[in-house]
Amino acid sequence: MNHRHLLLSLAVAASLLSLSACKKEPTPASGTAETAAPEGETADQFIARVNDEYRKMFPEMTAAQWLSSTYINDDSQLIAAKSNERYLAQLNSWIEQAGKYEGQQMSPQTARAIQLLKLATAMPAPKDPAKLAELTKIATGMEGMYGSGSYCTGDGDAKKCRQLGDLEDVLRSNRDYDAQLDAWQGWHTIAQPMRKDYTRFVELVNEGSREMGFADTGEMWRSGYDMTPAEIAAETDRLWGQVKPLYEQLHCYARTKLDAKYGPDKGHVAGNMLPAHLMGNMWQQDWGNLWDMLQPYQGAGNLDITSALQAQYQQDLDAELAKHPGERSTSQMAQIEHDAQLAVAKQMTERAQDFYSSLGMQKLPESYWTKTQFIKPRDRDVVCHASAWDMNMAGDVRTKMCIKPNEEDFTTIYHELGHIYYDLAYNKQPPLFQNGAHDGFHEAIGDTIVLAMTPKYLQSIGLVGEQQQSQEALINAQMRMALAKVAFLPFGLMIDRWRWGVFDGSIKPGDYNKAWWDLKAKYQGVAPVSARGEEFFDAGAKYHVPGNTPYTRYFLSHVLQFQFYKSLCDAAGYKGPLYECSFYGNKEAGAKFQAMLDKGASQPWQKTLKELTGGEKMDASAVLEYFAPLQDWLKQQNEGKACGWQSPGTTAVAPAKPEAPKKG
Ligand code: X8Z
Ligand code: ZN
Repeated sequence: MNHRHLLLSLAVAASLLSLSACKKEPTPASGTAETAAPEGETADQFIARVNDEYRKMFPEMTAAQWLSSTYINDDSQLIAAKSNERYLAQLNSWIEQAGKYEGQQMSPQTARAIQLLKLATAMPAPKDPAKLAELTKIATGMEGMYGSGSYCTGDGDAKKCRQLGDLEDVLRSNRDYDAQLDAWQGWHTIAQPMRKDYTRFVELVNEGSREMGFADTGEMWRSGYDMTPAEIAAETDRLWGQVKPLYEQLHCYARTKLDAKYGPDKGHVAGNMLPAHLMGNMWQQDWGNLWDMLQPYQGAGNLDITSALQAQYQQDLDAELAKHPGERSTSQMAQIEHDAQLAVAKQMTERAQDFYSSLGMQKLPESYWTKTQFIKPRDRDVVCHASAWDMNMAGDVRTKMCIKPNEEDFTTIYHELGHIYYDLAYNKQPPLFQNGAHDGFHEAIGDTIVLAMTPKYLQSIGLVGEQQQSQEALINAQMRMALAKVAFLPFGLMIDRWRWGVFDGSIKPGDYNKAWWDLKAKYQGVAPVSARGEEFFDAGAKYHVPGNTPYTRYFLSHVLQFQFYKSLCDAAGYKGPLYECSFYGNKEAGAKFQAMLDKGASQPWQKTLKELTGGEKMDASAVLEYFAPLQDWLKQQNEGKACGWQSPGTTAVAPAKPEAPKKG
């Protein structure tokens, strides 16, 4: 995730808020030296001061956060929680001070900055110092539990513990039904102990939200879109309505293939839903790992990027082995493998950087390469979930990943660098404007580049062989992209449908798991194969829930990125069908992109969108245009099948109607 979001959700909210809380009676123990508002300070002066103070406190906050994510232990968590506490108290103080300018004359930029200040955290903290401290402790603790989560089986010498990465490996490449079920269920055990903490967390952030004048934290999250909370919620419904028929076709096709692979008894679950543990991904948000099963035409254009990256790793390993000939101990061998993993991870990152520099963007600073966490360290627990960090608003940018040589991680690097290039671009803006036009923009930058990673581009960098020009190859290429992008859409929506309900009280703690699976069923058509009662807390097994990162951003991003892509293709003077466009190496497209990044959050996103695309609305028609050939093909494949699914407690999804077959 983007560090700014992660950090804004945890640390920034805390530090900004802490100023106001300290105003009461800052205790020496808290170490918070809150600044009082000088007499007669104007609104413009106030915002200038906040920007200044924010910039100054920022590096210390990010450093604490970085340490606690890359070195999980009690000490780093204590420091991170305390630092968050200071930040959130500061933020509360600033927000309180901002209150006195309500209704006063001020520049539009200052008015916007004040508005952004109130939304500067995803974790609004109560003013009560005891509750504030409790909140940051719970938040840091939950993230640590997720990062260090481990599933152990067996006893004594036979005891074996596996972390998320190991369990994801099983889902990625092991097609054994029971092995996948064990990996899926195993990972979900790590979230069970979070339920109590999460329940309390919800009470605390809701209290913070109410003190700031919001009905609840969900309403606060929905307030960050330059429109009313009700309007953005309606927008997400509208956009989902545009793409839902396409998702339903893909769902139907996947179900047929799963039936064929595992038999009708095991290939789907009641209501014609997809079994949660068989989708190649812990959360069923990206089905790309099922490529072997879902590839439409065997051999029509080889898009097996994972194999190519693994071959690269083998080469790196051979090179490391050649450096250390002769007998090697187990620990030397482990180090050699580690060095080869690091080498391939850096090569993958250099590839991603190369795309951005081909657009005319700068190379990443030297410090990026020395301070980034590329792979999982051997000696300690870390939060492996990918994130991008701006440490100081002045060029110390880093990514934190546990890169493995596979397609998913390869594209995730491009995603993360999108955040980094956004950060670097808006570093020229005042701190309060150093953010995405909205959070969906931030998520869409790198993914726009991923859309431009066409088979031709992949061939040009030597990752795949000579590409065929055929209808079969086209459908294969479209399927590869759809398994990542289309499969994601309902997932992108359901997470916050759940959290909005949790925050507004319509989902009670006693129903957390039931509501989670009802929404999974309703939107994704996915179900577990065994009962998931309230002894589980399955939402907690997805990073963004314990990490408190709002998720609607990813849904919006998956629509916006197609709009951005289309505009950049236009800027590059491209005239062919949308799905074949790559603007790799095109400086005009790069300049247009850069201009958008430079704006940050300094103006309403509608204006920024208009400058890039000519329109002011988010719109999924570019998604549909892109996938038109695949959608036709899917309709043909699904003809005569009973598509759709029935989810419990909601109205049945109407079966997709097959259309008259088309040639192609
Ligand atoms: O969390 C992320 C990024 C970091 S912002 C790796 N993503 C979402 C996820 O993994 O759930 C990217 C796509 C969706
Ligand atoms: Zn991201």
